[in-house]
Order: sequence, then C-alpha cells, then structure tokens
Amino acid sequence: GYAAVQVSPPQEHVEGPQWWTRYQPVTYELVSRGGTREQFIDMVTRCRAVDVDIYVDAVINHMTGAYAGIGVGGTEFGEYHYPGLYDRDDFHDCGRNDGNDIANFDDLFELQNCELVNLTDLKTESESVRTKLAGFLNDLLSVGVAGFRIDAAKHMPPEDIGAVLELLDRDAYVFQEVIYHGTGPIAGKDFLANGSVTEFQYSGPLEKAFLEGDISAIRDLGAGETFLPSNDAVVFTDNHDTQRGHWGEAFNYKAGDRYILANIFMLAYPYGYPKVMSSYEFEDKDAGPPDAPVGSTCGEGWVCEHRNPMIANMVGFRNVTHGEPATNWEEHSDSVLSFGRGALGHVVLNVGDESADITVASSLEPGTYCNILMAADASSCDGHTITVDESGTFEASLEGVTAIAVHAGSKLD
Ligand code: LAG
Ligand code: CA
Repeated sequence: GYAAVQVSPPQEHVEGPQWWTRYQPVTYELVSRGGTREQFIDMVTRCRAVDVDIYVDAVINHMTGAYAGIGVGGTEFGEYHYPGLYDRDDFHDCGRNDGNDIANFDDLFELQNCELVNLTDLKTESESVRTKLAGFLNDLLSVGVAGFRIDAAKHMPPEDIGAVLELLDRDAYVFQEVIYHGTGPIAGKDFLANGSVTEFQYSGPLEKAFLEGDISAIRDLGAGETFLPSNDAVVFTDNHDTQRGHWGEAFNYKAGDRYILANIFMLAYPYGYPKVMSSYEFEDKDAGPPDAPVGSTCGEGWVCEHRNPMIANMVGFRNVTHGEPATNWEEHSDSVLSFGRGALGHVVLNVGDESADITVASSLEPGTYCNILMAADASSCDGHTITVDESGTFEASLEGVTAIAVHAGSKLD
C-alpha cells in the first residue's frame, strides 16, 4: 500500500564513495551512482505500473563544493564553472565570513545567499537559473516522476522556489525540506504557498516516547502552536541526515523493536503525511551504500525497514483508517498507550520493558480481529487475535516493547 518512494538525487554528481556525493550536482544529466538515465526511467515506469509514485530529491539550491573536479558522468567542472550550464555570474557571492560560507544560521540573508557547507549557491532569483532548474524538473516529470522533495529549501527564498514551480509543465506533489524547530528567522509555514513542508519537530517526541518509554511525550503530537497543519506536514521517524545524528541524537533502525514501535505509532496516528525510512547498515556516518544491488538482496547490508512486516502492514492500516481522527486515547500507564481511528482501527503500544494486561475501550464493531503486526493474513492469525465485545471493549496482553494493531479489514468474523 505504499503510495510513493522518495529516491536519492538522480542527477550527475561528484565522484567519491560517501553517500553525500549525490548532494553535489555537476550537471542535470540523469547519471549517478544509482544508475543511468535508462535505468532510472525503467524504475519509474515499473513503479508506476504498480501504482507507486516516485518523488525525486531535487537539489536546486546549489551545485558542488567550491572546487574543480569531475562528475560521475565524466563532466569536468571548475570552481563556479559547470560546462554548458552555469558560470560565476549564476552564483551568489555573499561577501561574508571566510569563503562565503553560512556561519550565522539565525541570519536570513546569510542562510539564503551564502554557501551551505561550501556548496556553490545558485542565484535562484535569476531568470536564467530558474529556467535551467525548471528544465531539470520538467525533464523528470516527462519521464513519469510524480513529485519532488526540494532539498535545502530553507536556503532559498520561498518566492524563488515558487517561481521555479510556476514553470513546471504539469502539477507535481511538492514537499520542501525546511529544518525548523520552533525558532529562527524563517519557519516551515513560510513555504506553504509552494506545497507541503517537512515537520522536523515531530521526531523528537517520538524518540522520547519510544526510546525512553514515556508516552506523555506524544500526547497531542502535532497540536503545538509551532507545528504545521496536519495536511501540510511531512513526518518521519528519521531521514538520511537525522539517522546519522546530524541535528541531535541519532534515532534509527539500530534501536530495534523500539524503532519499529515508533513507526507503528507514526503510521497509526493521523498527523501529517508519513515517510518510512529505508536504510543500509552503517557504522561510519559518511559511508556510502553496499555494493549489492538493492532489490532481492535485503539483508546483504540493506536494512529494508519498509519490508519489515510490522511496518509494511501498518501502511495497510493507514490506508484503511484514512480520514478518521484519533479516538479513544487511553494512557494505561506511563508506558502503555491505546488509541483508535473510530470504528476503522485500533492500536495498543507497550513501550515499557514489563508485560502489560489491560482492558481497552474502542469504537470498533464487536467481533474477533487479527493483530496485523503478527500475522501476514487471516490464515496465520491463531493466537494473535483480540475479541471486541458489544460495548467496544477488549482485553489485551502485551509483552514488553510490543504492540497490537487491528483494523476493519482484519476482522475475522
Ligand atoms: C540537505 N538538506 O538541506 C541534505 O539533506 C543533506 O544531506 C546535504 O548535506 C545538504 N542539504 C546539502 O544538499 C550532505 C552532507 C554533507 C555534505 C553535503 C554535500 O550531510 O556532509 O557536505 O551533502 O555533499 C560535504 C562535506 C563538507 C563539504 C561539502 C562540500 O561533508 O565538509 O564542505 O561536502 O564539499
Ligand atoms: Ca541559496
């Protein structure tokens, strides 16, 4: 039931083994560590055929670090010179700090006009730059891409992003990466005219609830004044930066069952458009992906969180419960939570190490339901059911750090 997949930047990038070389564009040719243009189109086409959209991570704020080098497609580039594409005049020269780098992240001019970690900063206010950026995005749309994550959106004025999007040949789903934690010179909401925005305040409470076992941290999650409206927010447990501890504590697959519970909560809780992270194993935070091609090779260095049955089956839960608000929120203790989605679904989460036996109030129809976290389908549900009585009540027994999820489609009788 996944609606879409966000893929790594597909354009030509600098050489090097680190994962982040893909965030240094050299040209807008679709040739990258991920494959050739032909392979990219093949992926998009096969995904579309099974109703899975592709969202491209669009790096449009900058090009490479300010140095000369060679791209993975063989293009030689110089400092502020990208053959056939951009020259010195197409880049900002903010005249601040040593070497034009952003130093003060609380200064809006600096944020938008200086260089993010030495990356050559495009004049997104310029007509010719905008035309080139739109040409890149339109090329992606022409091969069937459905949407974009606008990388480093906070480093461009919202109206510059809007002007590029104006030039698109057709509608696309757009979400902008704006790292905002409630304070600063520009907020996520300042970008809403262009589309959705990442909600970076979402994962902190999740970590507190699921790593530390304190569910009060996720009570009314998303209702805070500085949070984006639910319909405009993209939420995630972690992304490729935060899972490496880029801005705060790392929270990722290494937390095991506690991480899986956080994903179960995210997919059950009706705030934002949830994004499940899918990773490869790493120790060194700069390390690039394994050589084994992803696909049939989960386990060979690829974590494939998205295929974990507990996470994957919750995508079905989210689809079934779409449109229903959260109901019957019950905190049975500091570490045991249950809530529902009206008559369409219910979850119980035990974030403590101790087992719990509880009575749960729900709005479910009476009957026997299969716990979708434990069973692939109804035939394997023995020992994994709950029975809802006439009043909507059911008894639940949970080991430490486990959960139960049921929905209208998992009703057995
Ligand atoms: C992003 N969002 O705003 C990406 O999510 C994030 O992953 C990107 O940084 C960043 N903005 C630029 O697109 C990543 C790495 C950086 C890396 C950068 C460029 O987190 O560490 O910088 O991509 O590849 C690297 C070096 C820097 C160096 C820079 C330029 O780490 O030390 O200054 O390259 O040479
Ligand atoms: Ca900029």
